[in-house]
Amino acid sequence: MATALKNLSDYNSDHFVDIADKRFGLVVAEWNREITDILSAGAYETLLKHGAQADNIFRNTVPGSFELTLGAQLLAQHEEIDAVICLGVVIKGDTKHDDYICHAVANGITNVGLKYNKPVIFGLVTTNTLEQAWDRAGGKHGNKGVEAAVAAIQMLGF
Ligand code: DLZ
Repeated sequence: MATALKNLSDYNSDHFVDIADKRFGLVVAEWNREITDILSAGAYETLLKHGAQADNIFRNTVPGSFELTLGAQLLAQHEEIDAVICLGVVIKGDTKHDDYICHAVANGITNVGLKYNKPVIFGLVTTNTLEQAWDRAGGKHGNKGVEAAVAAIQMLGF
């Protein structure tokens, strides 16, 4: 389903597990920071809203989305971290950089999750324009950070 048909901030929490003792790593890319800060706030607030303790949410930044994979691995390798949420914004430009970055992150964080057997969530906004990215950072399509936090909670209940 395209994002246009689903609001990223809409979800059903009926079957959420208790996350009071779960520890979360947030990895946030600094490229397009004005937007990634909003994704990060959306994820953080969603975790708190559903019972996570502020002391159990570890937020780290990386320079750009390409570095999300290593950031995720550096967190996931710690036994006490239960789930990692990666957040970034990649916008299409004149070159194919967006393709390379998005594929690298998708493959990279998939592998981190499989290596450490824990949820590593793909919270990457990948759009053609800046406006479309804002639409997914608290705009008309909701907040990708909220969706990413919800995915982490759901996977902890798997
Ligand atoms: C270089 C680059 C470009 C062109 N665009 C983006 C982007 O839209 N979003 C993003 O998160 N990062 C971008 N980067 C930076 C790369 O992710 C990476 O940080 C650098 O190539 C250094 O490895």
